[in-house]
Amino acid sequence: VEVRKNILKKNDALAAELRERFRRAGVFVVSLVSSPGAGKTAFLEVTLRHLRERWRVGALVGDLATDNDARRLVRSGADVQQITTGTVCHLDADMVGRALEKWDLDAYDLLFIENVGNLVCPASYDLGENLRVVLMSVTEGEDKPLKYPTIFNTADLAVITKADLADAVEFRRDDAYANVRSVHPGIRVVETSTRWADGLAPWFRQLEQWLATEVRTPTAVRSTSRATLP
Ligand SMILES: Nc1nc2c(ncn2[C@@H]2O[C@H](COP(=O)(O)OP(=O)(O)OP(=O)(O)O)[C@@H](O)[C@H]2O)c(=O)[nH]1
Ligand SMILES: [Mg+2]
Repeated sequence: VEVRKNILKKNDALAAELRERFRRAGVFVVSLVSSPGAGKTAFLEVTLRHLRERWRVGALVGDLATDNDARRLVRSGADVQQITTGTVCHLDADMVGRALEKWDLDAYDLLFIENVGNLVCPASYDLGENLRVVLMSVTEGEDKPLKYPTIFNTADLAVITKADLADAVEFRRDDAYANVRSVHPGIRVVETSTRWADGLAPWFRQLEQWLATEVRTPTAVRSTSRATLP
C-alpha cells in the first residue's frame, strides 16, 4: 500500500508540472479512457480530421504492444506519437512528459491523449490533462459505470459510442444514463457514432463550448487546475 501511495504521489507531482507546461504553451489537453475496443481510436480519428481545419492538433496514443492506433491516427494528417507501455496497463505522467520532449508544445492548440484500453488502471493516473473523457460503447452493457466507478467519477464527460448499434443490442439508454449519473452526479453525457455522417456532432458542440470559454482565454488568466464543463 505504501509503495503504491508513493508512486501515485510522484505521478501527481509530475502531472502538476505537465499541467503547468501545457498552460504556459497555451495547449488544451484532452485524454480519452475506455475499455479495450470501445472506439477511442475511431473517435479520435474523426475528431482530429474535424479539428485540423481550424486548430493545430496533435495526439499521443498508448498501447501495450503495437503501433496500430498511431498508424490509423496519422491518416488524419495530425502529428501523432505512439507510447508503447510494454506490460503497463495505463499511461502515466512520466511517459507523457518523455514523449513530449521531442515536441514543441507552443506549436499546438490541442493535444489528445488516448490511454491504454482499460477501465481500472488509468483512473488513478493524472496526466496533466484539462479534460478527461470516458467512452463507453452501447455493446458493453449499461452497468459498466457501476462496476468501474472511479474512471467515471474522475471523468469530465462521458461519451456513449457506437450509437448506430444501440437498437441491435437493445441498449437501455435510460439505465445507462442513470448509472453514469449515479457514480458522477451532473456529468455531461453525449452519444456518438463514427458510422453516421456528423455522428460526432454532439461531442464537437460540447468541445467547442469548452474551447470558447477556455482556449481563447488569455494564458495568464487560465486556470491551472482541471476545469469542469460549464
Ligand atoms: N458500429 C460501430 N463500430 C465502431 C464505432 N467506433 C468504433 N467502432 C469499431 O469498434 C472496433 C474498436 O474500435 P477502436 O477505435 O479500435 O477502439 P479502441 O477503444 O481504440 O480500442 P483499444 O485501443 O484497443 O482499446 C473497431 O472495429 C471499430 O471500427 C462506431 O461508432 N460504430
Ligand atoms: Mg485504440
